[in-house]
Parts: sequence; structure tokens; C-alpha cells
Amino acid sequence: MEKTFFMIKPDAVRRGLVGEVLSRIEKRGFTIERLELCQAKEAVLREHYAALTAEPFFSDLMAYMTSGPLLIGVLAGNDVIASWRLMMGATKPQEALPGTIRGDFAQAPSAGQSIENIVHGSDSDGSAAREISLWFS
Ligand code: IDP
Ligand code: MG
Repeated sequence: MEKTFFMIKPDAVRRGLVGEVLSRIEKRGFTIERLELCQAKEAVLREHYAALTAEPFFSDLMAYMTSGPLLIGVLAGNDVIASWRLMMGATKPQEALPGTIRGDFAQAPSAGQSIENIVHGSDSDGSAAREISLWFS
């Protein structure tokens, strides 16, 4: 069974959207294999987002992801990596379709703010394996 790593980001926890997101996962029929509330450590986040360290928004991203507790977890199911990405919607909330999590619960940031977009999901087999072992080692 395919697995993916997912997060319910600090904005979602702060806004009381944890139940809503988990409910969508359950209704879709994916298995929640692991789930943990934590405060993300900066070193782990740097590793997680290693491909983005040169981006101009990287420090805003770190501030966002450490702004409060978040949930980390593992989902299992057929084609769960791509399916969960579709459920999440596009990275930029203004491009995320209604019906997706980001399209229903997030909006474009104000100028100079980070994109707060509720959820994370691994983007490939390789990322899923890497992220699961990084966060649950
Ligand atoms: P993803 O979360 O849809 O996989 P990535 O490109 O991997 O998108 O970016 C990781 C996270 O970094 C995004 O979810 C978002 O929170 C933040 N981010 C991505 N691009 C931008 C940007 O252009 N400005 C501000 N934050 C961004
Ligand atoms: Mg990504």
C-alpha cells in the first residue's frame, strides 16, 4: 500500500480546522497510519524544505511553520500521494480550486506575507520516503 507524509499546518490548528481536514481524509477512505501533534524543530524543517532554502520567502516559511503547533502524519492508500495532492489543491490559495482543502479554507497572502495554505503532502515516492523517515525517525 502506498504511503505519504502529510501535515496539518499551524494556521489550520490555530483556526480549528483539524477536524475538518481529518474528516475529509476519513471520508475519502485513506488510512491514517500515524498522527502526532508537535512543535516543528527548525533543524527538521530546514531539512524538510531543503530545496527551498535559496528562495526569498524561506525565512517567512520558517516563521509560519514554527508559529504554533502542527500535526504530522502518514496516510496509506492506493495512489495516495497524488490523490492527497489533489485533495489539497494548488500551492497558491488563489489558484486552488473550490472543493480542495486550500481552495475552500485559504486565501492569497497580503504583500510580504508567507503563503498559509493549511496542509502539506509529499510530492513523489522519493519525497514521501524521505519525509516519513525525517519526521518519524
Ligand atoms: P507545496 O506545499 O504545494 O508542495 P512547495 O512549492 O513545496 O509547495 O512550497 C512549500 C511551501 O512553501 C508552500 O506550501 C507554501 O507554504 C510556501 N511557499 C511556496 N511558494 C511560496 C511563495 O512564492 N511565497 C511564499 N511562500 C511560498
Ligand atoms: Mg512541496
